Amino acid sequence: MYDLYVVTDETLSRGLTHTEIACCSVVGGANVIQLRDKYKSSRELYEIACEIRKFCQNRALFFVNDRLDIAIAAGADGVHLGQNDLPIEAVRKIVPQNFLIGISVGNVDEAVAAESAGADYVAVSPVFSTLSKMDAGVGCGIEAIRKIRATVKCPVIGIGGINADNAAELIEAGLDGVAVISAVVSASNVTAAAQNLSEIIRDAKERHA
Ligand code: TZP
Ligand code: MG
Repeated sequence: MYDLYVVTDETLSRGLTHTEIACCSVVGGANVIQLRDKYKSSRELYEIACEIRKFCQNRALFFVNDRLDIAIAAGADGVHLGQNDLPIEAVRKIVPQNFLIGISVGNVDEAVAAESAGADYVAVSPVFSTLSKMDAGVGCGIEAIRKIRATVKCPVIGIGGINADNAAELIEAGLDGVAVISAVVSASNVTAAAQNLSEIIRDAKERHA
């Protein structure tokens, strides 16, 4: 269900829009897309979310970062929330059935709390230090992934500093999926980068199965 998870970020792209990033990534093999934008107006974000929703239908899961209103209005599959965003219990009250909620976690305690509150996946964040999110903090490393994997049953995604060189060992450490911005979004050929990374992830999963 979660292999290559691409987070769209126009500021880190070489001139592609969110929709172009999403489409090229999915064509390359990404099976999860997250729309992430901290600057656009609600109207702009809604229109973009509707475009991505349409393209991802039957091709990839579609999440919106943080903006639950946009996620619901555009009919996204889910929302991705941080530790300081709305609590899962509050979100569940207002979303459709089967709506997916993903949560960023930085340690085992946060992962356990997210799972008990009903998270559909936890995203270990950041796995490695990254320049793509200024306040991401210090990477928690592979050992944290092993501990979280051993503790929760829900899917565990990793984000932060992941690329074609380190993705396979993270899958071997127990990740179900790999989320990236720069490794795909900043590539000169987004489709080719997504294809390469998704093959690495699927191969590592086969070996690890
Ligand atoms: N959340 C935690 S780290 C991060 C986000 C959105 C940025 C990941 O970007 P990159 O380029 O894959 O390190
Ligand atoms: Mg957030």
